[in-house]
Amino acid sequence: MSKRTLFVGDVHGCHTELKGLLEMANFKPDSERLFFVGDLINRGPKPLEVLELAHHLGASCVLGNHERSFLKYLKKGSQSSDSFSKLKEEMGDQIPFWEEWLQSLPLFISEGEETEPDSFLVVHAGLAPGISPQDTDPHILTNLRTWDPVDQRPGDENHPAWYTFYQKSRTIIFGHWAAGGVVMRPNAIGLDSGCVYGGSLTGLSWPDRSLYQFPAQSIYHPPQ
Ligand SMILES: [Mn+2]
Repeated sequence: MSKRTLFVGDVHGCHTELKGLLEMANFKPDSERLFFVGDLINRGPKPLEVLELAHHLGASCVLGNHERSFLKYLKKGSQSSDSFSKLKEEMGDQIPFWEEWLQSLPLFISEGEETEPDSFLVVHAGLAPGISPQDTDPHILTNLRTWDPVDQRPGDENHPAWYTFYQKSRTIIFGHWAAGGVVMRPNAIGLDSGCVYGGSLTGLSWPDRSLYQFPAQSIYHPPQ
């Protein structure tokens, strides 16, 4: 049997809650694996501490839309949100290190053969139906919420969630959709429970599929 793996939803700088969740889930860094679904940074109080902890624990992480925006910001200096400029300042002379680390994050991670019961694919937001992740636009992988089956493109708030069109047996583990809350389907598990908006931080133990939720200690950012 493979090692237990803990998947963690969108942290957004909620360092206290991340530590609380790891303790609650009895995570053992020496013998277990840790995966993040992206959006480690932005909006919350301690993004650098979250990056440091993820790196220290040797965690795997897929790229979220907020990491992509931060990398763009570092490169072009454009779109300066307060939390990006604050994070850059905190990084100080470690900016090149973190830039390289963030750039090394993949858009998705898949493990196991499609037919294996415990095979999974981790992606920040979602997949377009019938298209492999390799062939999917990075913007879709990191931003998708709903799908328009008529025009075959990302939908608006009136369209169904993308995962209702997903037919394969490989389980997709994703984040990005705090308003949608935790999703628990046989082949799609959503872990964003809006910690930074005063919800909770969710962890998924794999392959037993048990959930852990650590409550936000504050409302760090107004709900979107
Ligand atoms: Mn996101």
